[in-house]
Amino acid sequence: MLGIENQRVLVLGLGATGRSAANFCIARGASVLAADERAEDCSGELEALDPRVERTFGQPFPDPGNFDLVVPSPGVPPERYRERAQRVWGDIELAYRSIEAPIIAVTGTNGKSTTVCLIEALLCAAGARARAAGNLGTPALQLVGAPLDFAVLEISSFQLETVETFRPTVAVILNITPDHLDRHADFDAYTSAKARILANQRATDTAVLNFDDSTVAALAENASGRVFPFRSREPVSPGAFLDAGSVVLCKKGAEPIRISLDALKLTGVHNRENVLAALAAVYAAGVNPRSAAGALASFANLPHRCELVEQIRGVRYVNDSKATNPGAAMRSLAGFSENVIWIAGGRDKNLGFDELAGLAASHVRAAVLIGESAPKLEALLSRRMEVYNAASIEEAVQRASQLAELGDVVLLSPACASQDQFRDFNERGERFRAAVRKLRTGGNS
Ligand code: UMA
Ligand code: ADP
Repeated sequence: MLGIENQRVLVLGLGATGRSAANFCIARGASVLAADERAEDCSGELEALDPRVERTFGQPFPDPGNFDLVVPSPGVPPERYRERAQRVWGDIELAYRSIEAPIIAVTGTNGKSTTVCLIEALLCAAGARARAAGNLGTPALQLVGAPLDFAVLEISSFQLETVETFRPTVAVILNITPDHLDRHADFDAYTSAKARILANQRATDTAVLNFDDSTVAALAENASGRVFPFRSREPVSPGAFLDAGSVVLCKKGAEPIRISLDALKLTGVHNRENVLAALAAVYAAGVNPRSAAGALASFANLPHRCELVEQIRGVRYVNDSKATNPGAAMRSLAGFSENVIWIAGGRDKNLGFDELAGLAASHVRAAVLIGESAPKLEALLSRRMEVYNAASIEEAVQRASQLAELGDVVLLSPACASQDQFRDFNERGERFRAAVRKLRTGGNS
């Protein structure tokens, strides 16, 4: 199924994906050249690279036409290799060809990491051996050879551009709203990339699709697997829906199963949709949702996803640094009935803030703006609310704490990428946390 022995493989990019792909291919008898365009300043990270892998740094990529197989990292745009490459398999294609366990794959614009980790927890609670990997951080190839009943993969639109035969037993699409339009030509191209998760499914596979999202629902028409829809706003059968604080799961010819969410630890309205999708996926995979549901009482918000950091003098400080697009920030803002002091801004991905600004008007009392997109956001927000600018996240937290009144929420939900001021969303969230904790200790931490 793999057949790369004695093949010449070119790996593009030597981040987490490239290293795992290079090691994987060399261990299977290929000769591997791995190329990264940045200068060699990453020796620590490269310790894990097999010494037999030939490597180049700080130089233009070699001609893909000189190799049997090109394995691009997700961050490398297809224009860089597509024309010349004979065959392109990304790490997800390689993993699919090598992982024996059934694959539950999750894509969507927002909620992927939470849903994937929840599916893993639900499956483990039901006694199955399951591990999550993929875009969430651990490259999918690390699951190859692990003794598993299920592999649970988070898949990005970038990764879906480089699959060929990838065929998950259960494919989940959570939602599709504008993101990554700096990489994909337009929203249709982004949607088409997401739709590739369904492309090779067969009648025995299942597509778990959000029918409340019209873009996702439209993909059902061309799905060749069984479609198992989920809706949080109204009942659907067969399918999964929310009803009076419970998830209801209906399969053809089976009694409906009702799972109470009374003990649910996850917070946020959007996370109820993620729970719905996760339980639907587990049920579609043939696992008893009742035995899985034990995990709901202990599974908490992942770090940087609507995570409560502190409550200080009656004000809650919430870290949603992972909200890197307007759709995500809209969902977290909409989830609060309290007045919000909103910290937003960062690197603009040209996704348009108009809808977000409109929604913010009814939830936000004051906005504190950071980063490159601050002027653009200010122009849209200033006629709707008080707006302040801050040069750093620390200054933004200080300002927000002065503005907040008893019962308010100070929310970091930037709607933008982080790379203008931070390494990534983790660093942005960690700096927010530290600044909030400093408020408690009065700056003496
Ligand atoms: N590089 C080049 N030339 C290029 C582009 C990149 O040489 O044109 C090199 C860089 O110098 C760097 C390496 O490639 O050394 C980085 O490759 P990469 O950007 O593909 O990153 P990885 O470290 O391999 O991480 C990737 C995902 N990154 C991206 O999709 C950009 C990680 O998702 C993922 O966790 C990891 O694989 C494991 O699967 C990150 C992400 O931001 C978190 N994903 C996007 C998102 O979630 O919105 C899609
Ligand atoms: P992803 O891996 O797709 O980025 P995460 O689970 O890491 O998803 O959540 C990222 C952010 O997206 C969260 O901080 C929250 O603001 C928002 N979010 C999470 N789930 C949903 C959802 N189902 N719909 C819309 N927004 C969501």
